[in-house]
Amino acid sequence: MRDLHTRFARTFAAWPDKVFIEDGARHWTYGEIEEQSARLATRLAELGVAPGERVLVQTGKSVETLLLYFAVVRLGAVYLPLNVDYTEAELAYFVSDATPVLAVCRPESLDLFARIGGEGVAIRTLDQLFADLPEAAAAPVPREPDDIAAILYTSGTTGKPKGAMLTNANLVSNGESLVDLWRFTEDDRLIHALPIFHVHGLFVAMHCVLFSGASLVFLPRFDAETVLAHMPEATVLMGVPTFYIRLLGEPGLTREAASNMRLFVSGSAPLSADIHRAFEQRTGHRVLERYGMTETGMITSNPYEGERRAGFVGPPLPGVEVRIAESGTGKVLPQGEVGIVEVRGPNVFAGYWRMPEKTASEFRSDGYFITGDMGFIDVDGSIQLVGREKDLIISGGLNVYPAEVEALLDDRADVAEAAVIGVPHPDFGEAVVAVVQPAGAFDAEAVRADLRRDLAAFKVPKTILTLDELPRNTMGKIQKKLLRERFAGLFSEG
Ligand code: MCA
Ligand code: AMP
Repeated sequence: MRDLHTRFARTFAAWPDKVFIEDGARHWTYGEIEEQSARLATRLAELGVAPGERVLVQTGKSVETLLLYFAVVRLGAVYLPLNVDYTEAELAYFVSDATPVLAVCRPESLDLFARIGGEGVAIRTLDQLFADLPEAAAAPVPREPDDIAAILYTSGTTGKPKGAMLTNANLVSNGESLVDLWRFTEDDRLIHALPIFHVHGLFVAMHCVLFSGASLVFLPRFDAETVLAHMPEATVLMGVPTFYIRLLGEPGLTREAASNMRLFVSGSAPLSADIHRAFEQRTGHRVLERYGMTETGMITSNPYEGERRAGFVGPPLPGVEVRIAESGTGKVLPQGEVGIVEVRGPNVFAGYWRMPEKTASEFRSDGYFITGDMGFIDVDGSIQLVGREKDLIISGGLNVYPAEVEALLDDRADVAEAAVIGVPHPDFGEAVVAVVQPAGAFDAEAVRADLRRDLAAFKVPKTILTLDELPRNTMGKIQKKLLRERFAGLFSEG
């Protein structure tokens, strides 16, 4: 097994003059990317970045951010990307938990990082890092398969966010599987409109391109019209279901517009069978749906050749084992029965950063990771996800754990108790909604504004509803299922 840098270097060496990335105004060849990232690595090493040390990154989507990723990997250090939307309260936790040697932020966040940085953390903007780059290229540091290459934080149903430690072997094996499975070659051109602080945009999309010598059109964010405009000279799009929903809203999305494209991939949230069919009708393309998690990278994928079944996420990737088990007992269930999806393989992460007990509780003794997703395996080996055991809302492909929002609401004097639920939404798939039993006077908009100070915007409830009494079972527990049923039409009616 090669380490991640060695895998990148193979492509750099094979196609030095080929364009890797273009962002509309500029383009960079693989050779330029290698040279710049190697010189940036020299700068990082001067700042104390060394094998195993964490580099925390909260910068926008730019080629410079990508160069930073490659430079960190080159030094055998640990890349830790964060959503640019996170607030001070959220960031303070990540910094204290990850104890990075370097934090890279946007200029407007320098003061904030100085407040939360703590001792021993160098704080720099990208401009500062790139100013007068040293001429010398840092020597790559070889890594073992089990060495950690990245930490990505994921929240949980209870407690603090957990840093999922992804190894060199996890990232290389998953990337190579996907290149094979999805038939990536150096002739491909991918439209990249995802954020680069999650597995989907950073590893799945980027590694498919990098491992195969393909190229990418690098867009700052998803905009349906812009994506459509790039289709005639592109071959692949990867996105969350909201991308496909919004593309369908574009009259220009036609067979002709999509005729140069060979592959549309969807994941991170369920793609409804209706959207799958509507997209096929308009473009002649069957979206290829796959399923993954931060902790595991990609787990299953519909086939490239063969039937891409609407509503199914396909069979496991080669080398990945999936089984369905009974919740709680862990008893393995026969084919066709619904239970919790468990997964084992070279893609499965090394554990949560500095949380050995939490790690142990999410694995079975024989090494299977418990995903918290519910599904069954069909006769053809394809998996259908039918729901989630974990109390999680996925809005536009972003995860929101109700417990985090509820804790902030429950702490307020004007709230007796709150329940946060996911409600079907035509654009985001699910939208975050809070149902509150007020304690006295209650101003929903003022409460939303308060929440916005502590929470990234995508986690803030789109609506806060009030009820005199929240429905409870005989044990006094709030019955979220009843609330979900009652408000299911909130965003679809009139
Ligand atoms: C932005 N907002 C959102 C979301 N995104 N609210 C709920 N859900 C969201 N996903 C907020 C904005 O801050 C803004 O708030 C308001 O909603 C309207 O934003 P809008 O302009 O519509 O948003 P946008 O900028 O167009 O973004 C929507 C998006 C984006 C394109 C769907 O969220 C996106 O790119 N999502 C992809 C996320 C992703 O990469 N997930 C992969 C995770 P305000 O009005 O208050 O300012 S990795 C993963 O899940 C696993 C491994 C896997 O299987 O892939
Ligand atoms: P994250 O923690 O951000 O990596 O999100 C992982 C979760 O996204 C999984 O546990 C699933 O619940 C969900 N997910 C990813 N891909 C799909 C998909 N194709 N269909 C349904 N849910 C998905």
